[in-house]
Amino acid sequence: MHRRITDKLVVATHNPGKLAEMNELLAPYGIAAVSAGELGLAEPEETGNDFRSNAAIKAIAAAQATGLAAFADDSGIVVDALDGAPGIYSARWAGPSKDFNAAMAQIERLLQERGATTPDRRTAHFVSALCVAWPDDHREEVEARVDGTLIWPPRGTAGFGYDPMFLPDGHDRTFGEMTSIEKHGLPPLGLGLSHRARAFVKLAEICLEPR
Ligand code: ITT
Repeated sequence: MHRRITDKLVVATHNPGKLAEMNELLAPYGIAAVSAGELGLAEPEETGNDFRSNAAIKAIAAAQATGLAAFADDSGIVVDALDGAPGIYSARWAGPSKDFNAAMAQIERLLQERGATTPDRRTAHFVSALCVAWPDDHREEVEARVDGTLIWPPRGTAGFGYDPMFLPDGHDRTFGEMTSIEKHGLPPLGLGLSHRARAFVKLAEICLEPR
């Protein structure tokens, strides 16, 4: 049976861009949220082979450390012409200094090497796996994606990570050129645009009630 989120929730991420989005998504539900960073929680090693397992690793670690329900996102960009890279290694491609300009340039270099110069060869999708874990090991898990094309040079300074390079299908602005509200694309704008908002809609259906 699905379980509702009723108490205080730990948002188990150390990524400030993600944290802002996860807090915005939670806001209409009136759940008190505290971040892993605020609580000084350690970052667990992400040893899973897929997004879903890594989201669970992060949520379980935070739930065990705090005794509270914990909400984690594992996400990344999957580039078709690069056989799915960087995928679950999307954060690592930015290196210890978290340089996403360098990570985007690396993707572009590899696309050029493979002759992926036309939009049909430059398709990619973002994936978000969300997990809420409780201290008694109950878990709720959902996943969603958004398809698009990689453009070069990157455009826009909003968002985080690979946003400036990603043009979602059906749009003429990159995620880096959208406000976070547009990137979520939730009502009244739509039924969810970003991978994270689409996954969150599924999570809200099973775990949350609007206040
Ligand atoms: P936490 O594990 O602490 O949550 P992280 O940044 O290490 O933070 P991930 O392991 O899930 O998180 O890595 C996902 C990476 O994929 C992230 O660092 C971004 O670079 C990229 N990414 C995920 N969602 C994105 C989005 O909405 N826009 C741009 N880039 C995104």
